[in-house]
Amino acid sequence: MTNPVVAQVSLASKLKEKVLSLGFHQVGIAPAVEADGFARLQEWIREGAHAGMEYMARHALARRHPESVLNGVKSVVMAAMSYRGPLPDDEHAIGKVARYARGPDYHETIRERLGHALEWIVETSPGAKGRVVADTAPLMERDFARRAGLGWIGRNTMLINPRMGSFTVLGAILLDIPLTEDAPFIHDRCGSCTACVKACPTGALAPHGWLDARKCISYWTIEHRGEGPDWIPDQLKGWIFGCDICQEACPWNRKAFIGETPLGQDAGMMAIDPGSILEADDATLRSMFRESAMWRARPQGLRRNALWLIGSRGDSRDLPKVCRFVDDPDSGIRSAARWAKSRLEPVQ
Ligand code: B12
Ligand code: SF4
Repeated sequence: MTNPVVAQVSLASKLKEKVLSLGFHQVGIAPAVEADGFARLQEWIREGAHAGMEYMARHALARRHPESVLNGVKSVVMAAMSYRGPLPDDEHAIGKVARYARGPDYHETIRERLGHALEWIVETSPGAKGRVVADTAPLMERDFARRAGLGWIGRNTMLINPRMGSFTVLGAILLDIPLTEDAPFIHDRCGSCTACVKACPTGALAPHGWLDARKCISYWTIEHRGEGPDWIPDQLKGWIFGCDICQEACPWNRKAFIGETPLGQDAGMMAIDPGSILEADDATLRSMFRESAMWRARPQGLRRNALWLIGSRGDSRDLPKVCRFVDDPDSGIRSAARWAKSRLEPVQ
């Protein structure tokens, strides 16, 4: 008769091999227990640091335990995929896209590939139930990644691994069968370094590893719908979608892994001329970005962000492009266009 402990160890190691063969760069297994950072999450929401991300507040309790995502869950398999690409970029470019969104949409890539791993485990362990999560369910992914040994949570709140750095995206397979767990990553390798905190242009990071989304470029350009605060357009530092500044500043990313990845970057997506976004109709924007994580901002968000950048650049030749949007039905676009127009019109 097979010893059940030996069987668990062997199944865990075969599953990890399978996940790595599917293009992931790291994999580890955490127990399905309460998330370590749940109390911090509650505090973050109490302080209003989630800005307008109401879904974070609405589903906060569900993030306490992975049981809310899968009944009877016993194991959380965490996988990471790198998308780093060469560093640095042209930091003065206007219309910069965060690296994670320069290639295929990672949600799709992860869902599809971890889906194959889940099929494999269900065939291998008949009766096992599981669910794949790629930012698609209330799971504290970074907490479980740390717990699965993939890295530590840095001052910039990113999961950082000594070899991979932090330009990674995460996915999970929740399973209702026990698997041999990996040791958690217990070291904090940030030490006294505060490079990310100093580099953040909007003061969104606090030294104790805390991000205030109300001040974060990534939040305003990706998640926020509608109008933004007056200060944001001049603080975007050229980003049209997302922001990588606190990762670019991190010493662990300088020498991090760079190699084959299913999330390879498309050179044409490093920066997108904001004028071309304003000239494109909805159908064109859809065909340009439907397959990319940038589609999360939808045409409304992309146009608003483009107007912010154009107004802030202050080139009056852009005025005709901007004027087309001053009566737009979308309040975010309309207010950004009116603000940009006021910036570009010659002073009387
Ligand atoms: C909401 C969200 C955002 C928000 C808020 C970000 C934030 N820092 O909270 C905004 C829109 C700003 C954002 C931006 C980005 N995001 Co985002 N985001 C999320 C999401 C959906 C939830 C994160 C969350 O719960 N935040 C609330 C805070 C309070 O929780 P937390 O970040 O998990 O932090 C907890 C732990 O860090 C823990 N903790 C902190 N310190 C310590 C120390 C110890 C010892 C322990 C035990 C625990 C601990 O406590 C915290 C509270 O529980 C996750 C996906 C997911 N489901 O987890 C992706 C996710 C975090 N995002 C991701 C990415 C790629 C980004 C961007 C890089 C995109 C970009 N280039 O613009 C930026 C990075 C900005 C940054 N420095 O974090 C990746 C991060 C991968 C990684 N290697 O860390 C994730 C995991 C998505 C994914 N599936 O890959 N994001
Ligand atoms: S993503 Fe940009 S704005 Fe947000 S905390 Fe990092 S450096 Fe600051």
